[in-house]
Amino acid sequence: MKYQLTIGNRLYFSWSIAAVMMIEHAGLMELVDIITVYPDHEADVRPRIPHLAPARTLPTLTLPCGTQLGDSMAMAEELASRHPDRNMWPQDPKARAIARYLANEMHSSFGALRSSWPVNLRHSYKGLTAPEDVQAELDRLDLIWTHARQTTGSQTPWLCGEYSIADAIYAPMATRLTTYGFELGPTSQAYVSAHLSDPALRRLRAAGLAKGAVVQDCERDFERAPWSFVPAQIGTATQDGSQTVNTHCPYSGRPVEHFMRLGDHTYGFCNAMCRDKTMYDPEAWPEFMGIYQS
Ligand SMILES: N[C@@H](CCC(=O)N[C@@H](CS)C(=O)NCC(=O)O)C(=O)O
Repeated sequence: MKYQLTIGNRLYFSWSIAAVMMIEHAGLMELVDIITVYPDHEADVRPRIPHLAPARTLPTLTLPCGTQLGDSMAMAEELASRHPDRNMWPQDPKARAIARYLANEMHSSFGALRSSWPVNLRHSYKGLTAPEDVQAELDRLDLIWTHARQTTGSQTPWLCGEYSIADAIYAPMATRLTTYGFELGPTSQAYVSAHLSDPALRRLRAAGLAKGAVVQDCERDFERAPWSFVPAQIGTATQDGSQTVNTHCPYSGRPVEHFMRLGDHTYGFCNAMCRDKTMYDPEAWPEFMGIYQS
């Protein structure tokens, strides 16, 4: 029996993004069926998931026994204790304590950023100045991210050594800062860049863009800037499947019916979603790169 993770639109639902990141980075994807729902706005969440009572928030993790967990930190703790070999928290006790501290602070704080500056992986905006309450939270983020890296002596791009639950929990914050062009000090800015170039986050974004669903409440009328992480290559859809490199979809293994042009070649996929998620960021998908580089 698998876990079932019910999430909201990958481009906008912050806790859903964090849940996917922690599961992907722990290598637990093969144990999880992900079901995505597309509420039009926050008040539309509960009516869409009556079967997930008592949680009825997104994300909800349904355990193999049927128990529903509707709180991100509970999901994180439960998965970490059920899969101790995956090191979802750092192994070093000091680094683990800092990671727990930071993850829980994200979960309980940063109300100004969270209430008025929604996550939106579709766009970056420019020319914005953070209001005072938001600036105070940006300063706090800068302080605790820098503190975590210094105190744990992290030698990786992540907060407390290897990627941990703390990093998954801050992934949506990194994208939120990118969306609104809020910059922190150099150490924190490097941490934001690490998230943006993380293949797991790039896959999540590409899949969200491919689906195309928009949450209007999270869109703003500000002047737009390009997303700061630009993939090395982007594909284009084509109708011409007469000469494809592959005859079977890199993801499902089914015969190809939808086609993408990348460089001098045409690649096939079993459906438009497989094609489009690849198109937005080909390099982020190991299954596709296996064919591309062969
Ligand atoms: N305590 C939950 C909060 C998750 C949450 O607030 N999700 C929002 C969407 S990002 C939601 O489902 N809102 C709908 C509602 O509260 O009715 C967690 O830790 O995961």
